[in-house]
Amino acid sequence: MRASERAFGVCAVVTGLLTGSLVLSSPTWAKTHDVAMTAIETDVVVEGNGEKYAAWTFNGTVPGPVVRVTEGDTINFTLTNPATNKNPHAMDFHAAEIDFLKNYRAINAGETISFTFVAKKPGIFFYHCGAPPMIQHVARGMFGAIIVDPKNSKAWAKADREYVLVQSEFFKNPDDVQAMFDRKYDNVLFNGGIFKYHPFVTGGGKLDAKPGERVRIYFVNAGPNEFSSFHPIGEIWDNVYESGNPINKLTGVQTYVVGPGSAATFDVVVESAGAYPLVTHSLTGALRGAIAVLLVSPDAKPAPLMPMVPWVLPAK
Ligand SMILES: [Cu+2]
Repeated sequence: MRASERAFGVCAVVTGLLTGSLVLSSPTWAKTHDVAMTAIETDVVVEGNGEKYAAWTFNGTVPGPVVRVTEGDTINFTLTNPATNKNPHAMDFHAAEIDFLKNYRAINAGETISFTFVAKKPGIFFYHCGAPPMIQHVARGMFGAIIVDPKNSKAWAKADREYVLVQSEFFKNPDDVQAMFDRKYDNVLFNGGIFKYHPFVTGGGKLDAKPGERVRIYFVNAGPNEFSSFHPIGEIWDNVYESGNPINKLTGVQTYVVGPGSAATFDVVVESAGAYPLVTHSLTGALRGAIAVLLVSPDAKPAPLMPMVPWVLPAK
């Protein structure tokens, strides 16, 4: 047991004594997770034709890895900025409630930073690099998602299938910071790819589901600037949960706006087989890459939480 876990256990016991309650509070079963990421400045594939982009990443992929914990868990996070990099980098977890100056500061190449936080609120949260100019570090790919599952799994309906989708704007020239300030993006991406889940596009895939399944989409808008207007073509969201917190429940929603740096969880139950494109209904974004086709078929196979990260190219 780590020192932090021991301390937490003691706190829970003390709280119980003070309140006279015999009900165990969540920290007694909360876990501690060591999460380590490395800032990697590397080329990544952004298109099904194999086109590459000089990205800045967490762990070499855009988005970075999905972190998944349970409400009440402690995260010991470490970021390494290898000496081979050229730029300072940082990490900002929206699931944390800690001092930004101390914990989210940028570190130079060759340095490491660690901090600890408790994921107190359930939901889907953005994480990103905050090194200046932050608009460029986000635009070049330093972002991802952290899911904090509610400690009470009965707080919402059980999902039959889950996906993470992270929307972001893509600027062809990774050094043109002025274009980023001017919102002159070239494409809008889901999970770091242009039409990555569009089966009619070269190298494009799809998201799979079976009729009647409750499909849960953890949706993050990385920005850096544009709002997403997330809509399932041919369907209606059964439920939308603002910031992914089961308490923030909406029902029967056609389109829901997720601003840059925000996130929401979307549930859809598709009754009949067919194709249901999930889009940002801000059409300049959808028609430049942000379409993910949910293909509903009785033969659908199980699928990973974030399919094709990095992009799997078709065989030559
Ligand atoms: Cu960075």
